[in-house]
Amino acid sequence: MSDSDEETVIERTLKVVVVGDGASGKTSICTRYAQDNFGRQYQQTVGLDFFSKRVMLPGNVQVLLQIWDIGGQSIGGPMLDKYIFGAQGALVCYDVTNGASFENIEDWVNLVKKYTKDQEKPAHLSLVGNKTDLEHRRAVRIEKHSKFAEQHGMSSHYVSAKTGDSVRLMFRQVAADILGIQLSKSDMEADIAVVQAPVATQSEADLKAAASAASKDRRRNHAKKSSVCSLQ
Ligand SMILES: Nc1nc2c(ncn2[C@@H]2O[C@H](COP(=O)(O)OP(=O)(O)OP(=O)(O)O)[C@@H](O)[C@H]2O)c(=O)[nH]1
Ligand SMILES: [Mg+2]
Repeated sequence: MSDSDEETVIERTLKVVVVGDGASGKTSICTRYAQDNFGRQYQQTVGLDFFSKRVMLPGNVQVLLQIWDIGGQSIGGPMLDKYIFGAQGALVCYDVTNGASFENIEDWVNLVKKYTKDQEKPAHLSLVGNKTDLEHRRAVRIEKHSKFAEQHGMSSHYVSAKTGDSVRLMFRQVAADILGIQLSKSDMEADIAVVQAPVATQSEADLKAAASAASKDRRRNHAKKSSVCSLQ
C-alpha cells in the first residue's frame, strides 16, 4: 500500500435522531457532546434542534454526525415521521431517576421502527439511560434496562450530560456500530471523559501555617486529660 493510500480519508455523513420523553436530557446530551456545555435550567425543545460534530474512526474514516434533537412533546405531533425519516441511528433516551420516562421508551422505539422500516437498512437503535450522576435517586433497575435493550436489539449506554461521563464514547460507539467499524480498547479509552474535580492548591506559607497549628493542637491535646475514648 502506498503512502497516499494510507492517508486517504473516507468521509461519511450520518443522521442520528435523539428521542425520548421531555426532560430526560436529550438536549443536554447533545449540548455536552457538540459544545462541551451543560445548563441546569430546563428549556423545552419545541419541534427540533440540530447539532453536528465530526468524529474520526479507525481506518481514516471521518464521520460528520448530524444530530437531530427531537423535542419530547413531538410524540403526538404531525412532523415526527419527517424528523425521523432517513435516520441511520436513534438514541432513545430516558432519565434513570424517572420510571415513567423508561415506561415510555417502548412507544419511542416503535415509532422509530415504523418510520425507518422502508429504508435500505433499518435505523441502529441505542438505549440511553441519562443522569447517572444522580445514581442515589435511580428509579430504573439495571436489569430492566439490559433486558429491554436485549429484547429490542439495541446497544446499551449509560451517560451523564451533567458530568459528561461516557457521552463522547457513546456517540463514537454508535457511529462505529452503524458503519460496522470495530473500535479497539485504546480507541474507546481515548474517549472516556475524565471528570474534573477541583484540586485545592496551597502555597508553602499556607502549608507551614497548617503544620504549625496541627502541632500546637497535638501539644494541647496531650496536656489535656481527655474523657473521650477513641476506638481505632
Ligand atoms: N443531574 C442531571 N441533570 C440533567 C442531566 N441531563 C439533563 N439534566 C437536566 O434535566 C433537565 C431537562 O434537560 P433537557 O436536556 O432540556 O431535556 P430534553 O430531553 O431535551 O427535554 P425536551 O426538550 O422537553 O424533550 C434540565 O434541567 C437539565 O439540566 C444529567 O445528566 N444530570
Ligand atoms: Mg430538549
